[in-house]
Amino acid sequence: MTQDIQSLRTQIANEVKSASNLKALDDVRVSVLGKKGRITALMKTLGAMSQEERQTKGRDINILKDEIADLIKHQENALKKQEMDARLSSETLDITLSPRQDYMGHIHPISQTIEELTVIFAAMGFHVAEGPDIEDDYHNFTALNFPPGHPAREMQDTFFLPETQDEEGEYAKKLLRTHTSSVQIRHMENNKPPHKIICFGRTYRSDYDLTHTPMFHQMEALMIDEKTNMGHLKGCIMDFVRAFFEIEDLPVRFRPSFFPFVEPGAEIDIGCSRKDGGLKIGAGDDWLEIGGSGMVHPNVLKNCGLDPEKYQGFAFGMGIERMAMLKYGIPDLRTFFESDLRWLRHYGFNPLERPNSASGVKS
Ligand code: FA5
Repeated sequence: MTQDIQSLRTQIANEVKSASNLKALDDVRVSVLGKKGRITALMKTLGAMSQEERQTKGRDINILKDEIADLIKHQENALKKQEMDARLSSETLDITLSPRQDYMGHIHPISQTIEELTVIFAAMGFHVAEGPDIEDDYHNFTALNFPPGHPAREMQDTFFLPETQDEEGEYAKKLLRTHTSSVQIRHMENNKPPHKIICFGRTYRSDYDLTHTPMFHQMEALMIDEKTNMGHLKGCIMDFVRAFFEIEDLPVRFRPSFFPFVEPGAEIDIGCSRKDGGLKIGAGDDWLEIGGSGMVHPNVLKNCGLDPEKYQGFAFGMGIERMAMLKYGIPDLRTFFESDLRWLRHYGFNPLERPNSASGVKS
């Protein structure tokens, strides 16, 4: 039997080494380790042996099996490398060819807007943070100072998911986040102050008309340290909207407003004019609301383990579609999600010219 194993090992090793492609190697593998393979057949002989014999033979067969499996793996890696080398030397791609305009893909205005915003906020020293679309009630509402049963929870028409059991066995309803403010909470919970983050993402509300869709995108900024005040909030927003709309003297107005997670809270308006049914961003006689802002509420800081006597700062958030519609003159929000190629070719952006801080935010 020992002799059998040795000669079988030599025979199989030769077969493995002479397999010149992956298909041939797999045939060898099946003939050795498959259901009707030679080593599998050897294993089956163990049943008829005495206890003592089974122990030694069993060990020998297992060693053989492991050795052959290693040899096959080794040969497989070598063959894969060989195939890749052959492909790399035979296939060539001329990347100097300019793409044909009619076939070239386009960057969706949402992706473009997110990249523009990233460039602007990165230059101000913000980091990008992320959070999950499927949230729990705590991060979307409770930690943000929405009291249980408070009507403010109804301000955002929430999509609740069916009740599920969590790791502790508690039953709870998850939900689709109604705003990106939940990311503030997750970031503060998991990181040490100071905080200076920006976040972009999908948000969901039961809403549908010309200016509302059930899924839309929001951005959220958060800055917390020991000194940040309302003046910094105003300065940051003014710099950002002026850079985004590329209008140096764009008027910005802060209007007192209520959000449970900020105190004081303010709605952000930018100047515009509405003449002859059109809308023009810039100095004019009218105002347009673009988002909400405020100083982070002491309760929110406490909920995230920060001492409100020591730390303070601002947060603001706005709809990304709204920003894109205003900047690029897109009249209907619903068209963003209709996947109409003609729309994308018209409103989309050149993928080869991405926004960056050197060339400006527009492509
Ligand atoms: C909020 O969601 C707050 N979390 C913003 C905030 C952050 C305030 C930090 C203070 C501090 P609001 O519900 O107003 O606020 O929504 C913000 C923006 O999301 C709106 O101005 C609008 O542009 C956009 N938005 C809201 N609902 C929809 C919708 N159904 N479709 C498209 N955009 C929407």
